[in-house]
This record gives sequence, C-alpha cells and structure tokens, in this order.
Amino acid sequence: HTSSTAGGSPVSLTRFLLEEQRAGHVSADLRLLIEVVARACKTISIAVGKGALGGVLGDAGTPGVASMNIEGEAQKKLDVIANDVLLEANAWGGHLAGLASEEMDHSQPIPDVYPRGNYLLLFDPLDGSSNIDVNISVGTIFSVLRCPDGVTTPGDEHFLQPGTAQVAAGYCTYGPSTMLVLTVGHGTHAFTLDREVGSFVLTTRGMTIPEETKEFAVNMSNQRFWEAPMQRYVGDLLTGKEGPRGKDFNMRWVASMVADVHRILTRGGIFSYPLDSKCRDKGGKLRLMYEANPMSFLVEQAGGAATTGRMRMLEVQPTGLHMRVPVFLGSRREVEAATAYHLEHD
Ligand code: AHM
Ligand code: MG
Repeated sequence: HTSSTAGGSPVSLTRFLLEEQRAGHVSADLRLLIEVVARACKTISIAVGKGALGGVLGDAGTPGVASMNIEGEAQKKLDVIANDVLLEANAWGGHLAGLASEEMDHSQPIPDVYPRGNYLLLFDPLDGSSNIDVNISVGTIFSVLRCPDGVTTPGDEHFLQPGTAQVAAGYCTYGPSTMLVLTVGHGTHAFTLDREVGSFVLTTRGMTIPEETKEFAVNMSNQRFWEAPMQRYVGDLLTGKEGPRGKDFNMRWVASMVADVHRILTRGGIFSYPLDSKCRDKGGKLRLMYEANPMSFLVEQAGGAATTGRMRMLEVQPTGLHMRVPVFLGSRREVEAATAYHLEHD
C-alpha cells in the first residue's frame, strides 16, 4: 500500500478526484458525477445511522400492504428513501443522460428541464436491505457507463453494455464507519467518511487482494440446490488439509454483498453466489448491471478476478437491465480454481 496522505495532510475525495482529472483519468463531468454520488451516500449514511430513532426501519408501503420492487421483493422504507436520494441528487447535475436502479422497472432519462450530460448511472441504492432491521452493514453500489454517441434520450437498451465499458464503479458501506470504495480504472481506492468534517478522506490508496486465500463466502444453506461442480468445489474446500486443496478453509457470510466484498478487498477471500435450482430460471440471484459488474470492476482493479463460474464477468453481454448472473469473485487463484471446477464439468 502506498501512502494515502500527501505531505502528511489527509487527501479528501475532492482533492483525489481533481488529481485524477489532472492525470487524465477522469473528465470534469465524471469527477462531478462521482462527487454527487458521494454526497448522496452521505445523506443515506445519515438516514441509515439514525436506525430506529429515524422511523426509517421496516417495510415500505401502508401497514399490511408491503410495496414490491420489479422482482416482487418487499421494499424496505430505507430502500425507497435511498433510491429517492440518489435520483434527486443526480437529476440536476448536468453530467448524466439517464439513470437506472434496482428499485425501478425501467431506466429514466434525465428530465427535460435539466441539462443532459454524457453518462449513464446504474445503482443498487441499498443492497442487503434485509439486514437493516438487525443493524448489520448495508451499502450502495453504483456503476457508470457512457451514453452512446448521438443518443439524447437513453432507453433501457442503451444501458445494456458489458462491464468492460464501465468508466467508474464503487460502493459505499454503511458499517461501524462509512466507507466509499471507488475505481475509475486506475486502481481501487478506499475513503472513510470523517463524520465531524463531513467529507470522505482517502484511507487506502491502491487496495490489493492477496492472490491466495483460505476463506470462502457462500450461503451454505443452498448446498443441496447447487450444480454438481459447485458441490464438488465446496466439498473439496471442506475436506481441508486432508483433501485435494491441502489447506483448511474458514467461512464467512454476512448476507450483505457490500460487506462481504469489502472484507475480501481488505484481506482476501472468495465470494460466491452460484447458480442453484431455486434461482436457475432467473440465471442466478445477484444482478449483473448494478451488483456483479461494479464489484467485478473494483475487484479486478485490486488485482483479483471475477467470473460467472464460466466466463469473465466483465465480458458478459447484458440482455436486460435486471439480468441475474452467478458470481465468483475475489482472490485471483481461488476464483480461477472455482471456475476450473465448472469448466472441467461442462
Ligand atoms: P438484495 O439486493 O435484495 O438486498 O439482495 C442481494 C443480497 C446480497 O447483498 C447478498 O450477498 C445476498 O443477497 C444474500 O442472499 P441470501 O439471503 O440468499 O444469503
Ligand atoms: Mg441488491
């Protein structure tokens, strides 16, 4: 890790982004867009942090009639609040052409009353929201694409670009501390919210995921629903030192992707949400465009790897805004091992 301070003084997100702009890594518009997303994350962090005192826990909708998102999942009040914060913050900035969210059936072009820019923003406003009511970390995940040339009013089809086309991606984790983890394609960097000052401060420049790991993350209760190669892969992990992998593994599962990925970016590991017979028809549980792709971009930029078990995640051609995929990401050698079990089986 290189130093996160310049000449001893802390580097704010604002300063970091200005320096990235001077280095030719981001345009002025992209810099401002990331600043707006970061500001929205601060607002969401305040709402999440109030917990039961803010009257924001529980399901959205009127009592007894939970409101649902497009996939028929019950929305939490904070899902709706976080979505509104991100929509409102980004509508008038002038750097976006359109937005898409896990919580909205279709993308939205920026309203005509505001100037339109060249970028498309996708987000999961509050991932892992089943954890909110039990005071466990949740997070916001986002991905930025370019709006195709000549398109002024983008529709869903203009968002369907592979992950390699992302120009920026990140997440904000609302845990014991609030952290923003960001890539613009030149490494993965972590910022911690200084709550007194109200600004994100660079705390790790150039996160690096160890190549090898002895820690895996998966929802083991789905074991009997997995495909044969996944059964075999995890079976081999569980036999430990005596088995073909020759080492003992530890397991972690927060059930909040942002928290699980943050742990992996910090100390290594493999995260997987494989195909199972319950989610087979849907293609997986996690969403490609605003969960798997931004996380895969961050992980690759930190020296890790990300696949569907069969191919590099970032090369998947999306077929729908809410497309789902199996996910394997983290320590490079371990992701390669898990992927090999699948490819050898096919
Ligand atoms: P969500 O977008 O509805 O919150 O679902 C995504 C979450 C991930 O954060 C987490 O990795 C996964 O779902 C947990 O799934 P499970 O409850 O099956 O373990
Ligand atoms: Mg989600």
